[in-house]
Amino acid sequence: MIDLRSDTVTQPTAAMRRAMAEAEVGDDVYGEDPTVNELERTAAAIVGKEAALFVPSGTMGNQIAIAVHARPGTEVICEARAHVIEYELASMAVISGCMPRPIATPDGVLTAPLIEKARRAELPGLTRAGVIVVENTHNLASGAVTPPEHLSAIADLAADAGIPLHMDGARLFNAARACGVEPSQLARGFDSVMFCLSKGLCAPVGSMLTGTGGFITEARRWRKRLGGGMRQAGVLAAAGLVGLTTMRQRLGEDHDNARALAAGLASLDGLSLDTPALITNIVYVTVSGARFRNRQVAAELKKDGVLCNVVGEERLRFVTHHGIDRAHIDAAIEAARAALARAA
Ligand code: TLP
Repeated sequence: MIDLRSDTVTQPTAAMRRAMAEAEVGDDVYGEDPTVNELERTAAAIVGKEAALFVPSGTMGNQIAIAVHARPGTEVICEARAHVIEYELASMAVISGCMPRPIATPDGVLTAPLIEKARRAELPGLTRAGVIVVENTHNLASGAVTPPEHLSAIADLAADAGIPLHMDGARLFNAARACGVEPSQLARGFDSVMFCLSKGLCAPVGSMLTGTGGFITEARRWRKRLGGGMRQAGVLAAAGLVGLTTMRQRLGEDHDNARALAAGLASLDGLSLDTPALITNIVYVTVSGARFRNRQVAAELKKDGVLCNVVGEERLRFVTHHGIDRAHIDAAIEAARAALARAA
């Protein structure tokens, strides 16, 4: 199978499996797992924050950040197609008593002026902002990157307005690679940053939530409250450490493959590319015309061993990752050509 559904399908590497087998472990709820502690120190240093917390998933990292930053009855300001709205099962409402203030953008890129416009005035009859969430890269917006200049303007606005600022950086390292900057530069001015180990970095499980020491102390309490206190989690952290130290460097290959895939799919009659300013590792196409539906094309692709995600009624998503090489890309484009011909 050429599995382009997500970078979450990546398998742990041989080096990760070795590190997992040999990991020194302890009870992390007592703070005694040396491998988890090392992972948390390493993660904090990479994004230039004081402290970090190992959490089971990106969703938990985002939701803990919202819970720590925002009081019940406040709004989470975010892009309209943000993961925290689309894929986290209303947990900002269930866990934190917050509601979203979605900002529609054409390209998934939030800017300070757009946030300024969406902000409610400080009046007794209007809901206050609890936290701003910036998703970088933006999953549903074709892996769009919010570049450093926009991020620093947003950070200035948030600081001036006294609104906490969180980054859903599930694919932060893809964003950094695409902009040619260090992840710490993208994280600058953010009160918290979450990034995933289990996507392009290939670790089997886990995400990191980073921020100030005080923020992480509160986040740790929330992790326990949500049942995310793990015990000998060093076996998982060991894989995350290998991911952080050895797998970030290769993400450019995934971007090159995504560009090749995007070009190939865009050349096919019946598909149109949703093109972001910079292609990272996510490619969306819209299945156009009345001749066939996206579901039908995905089903045909599967017959040829190519898996992609059906998104909504018209779009298909393809994500490149460590398990995909250029030969897979060429084969996927050929399979799409054949699938479209059969579907027609
Ligand atoms: N995204 C998954 C699905 O949930 C859609 C994927 O296959 O892309 N933020 C962003 C931007 C994400 O894309 C994801 C996962 C998360 C947060 C949540 O991470 P997990 O799956 O670890 O909870």
